[in-house]
Amino acid sequence: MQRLLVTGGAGFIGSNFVHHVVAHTDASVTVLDKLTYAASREALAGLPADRVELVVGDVADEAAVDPLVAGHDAVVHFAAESHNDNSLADPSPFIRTNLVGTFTILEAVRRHDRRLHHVSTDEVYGDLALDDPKRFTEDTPYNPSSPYSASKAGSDHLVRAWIRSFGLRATVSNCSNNYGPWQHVEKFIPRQITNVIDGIRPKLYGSGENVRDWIHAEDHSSAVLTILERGTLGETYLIGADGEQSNLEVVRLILTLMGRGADEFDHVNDRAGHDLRYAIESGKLRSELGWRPRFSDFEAGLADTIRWYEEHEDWWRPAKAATEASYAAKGQ
Ligand code: NAD
Ligand code: TDX
Repeated sequence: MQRLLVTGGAGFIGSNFVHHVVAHTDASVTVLDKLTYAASREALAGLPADRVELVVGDVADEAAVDPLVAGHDAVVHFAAESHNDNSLADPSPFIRTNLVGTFTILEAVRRHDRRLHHVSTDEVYGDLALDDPKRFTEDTPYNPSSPYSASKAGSDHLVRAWIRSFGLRATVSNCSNNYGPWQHVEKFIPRQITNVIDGIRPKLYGSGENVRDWIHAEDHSSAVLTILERGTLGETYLIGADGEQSNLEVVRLILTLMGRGADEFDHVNDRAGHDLRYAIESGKLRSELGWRPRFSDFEAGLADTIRWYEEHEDWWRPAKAATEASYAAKGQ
């Protein structure tokens, strides 16, 4: 696969994936990205101009998508509206980008018989009880909670239907919560790190006992490339790194790593429909494709991420005040 089209490649994980592809393969990459509020050109800076090109466009725009898909060997589809809280405030862009956008990609991939990898989330499975010994597997029934997760679930179903009915050469992955550099300050970990930098107390939704299964974005990228190169067509793979932590534990760790008291946080209004726990069983990806995460020490990865936000204030500062004002308006 020499020519890759990466949708959403100017976002948090998509840009990490583009760097990963450039470092680990000989492929050239075209990024198709609408450059929404969540995108950043800076995340793609420094990449070789003869191997990476950015095309600004919308995945739901057939006229933009069709010739790009035709001109590439494979499509890796990251583009999405990605924040649960935004989907509760206004679901409409989630329907357009995550559902109509995926449909538009699928139809172009079908017309031109190209390879597709669809990037999705563990949130499609709903949530688990805190004391449930089970984790999500590829066979867990879909049960999404929020407009975001429902739109991603719908996009997965579209891909599965195109595989079964049209023989599309596609794979799907569902990954747990990512952390690392270049994540927007609206998300949990960057929000709390930048709050502490600004002398604001971290904000924990509800009780804070909710559990997320954290994976470094670099490990997500290596898993997606592994599936693209060696995954079985038609299959779904769960991606996770055994990183279960309660939100309370994460906030306490951030505060401690940043030299503050572990209890210097506030409880704020809970998220509507807030999923309790996510947990991934990634045995299929590990046993069939031999994938392993590299960032197995969450505390070390978090410490690196804190350092990155301390050193990249110029990047996140412009979005911070408006993000906090919008949370404050909701009592969060
Ligand atoms: P992000 O919000 O940081 O980036 C999304 C990117 O998609 C942005 O660059 C944005 O400009 C682009 N985009 C949005 N709408 C578009 C459109 N209509 N046309 C073209 N580009 C558009 O998101 P992220 O956290 O990097 O997530 C990337 C993908 O990974 C998403 O599909 C998401 O569902 C999935 N995922 C994310 C996580 C996570 O923890 N962040 C976990 C599992 C799966
Ligand atoms: O200020 C906050 N306080 C808080 O307690 C914020 C922003 C979040 N939270 C909680 C909500 C969640 O339990 O922290 C947890 C993580 O929240 P988010 O960063 O918003 O992530 P989440 O809703 O779990 O979804 C993420 O992982 C799955 C990504 O945003 C999705 O794109 C991905 O599909």
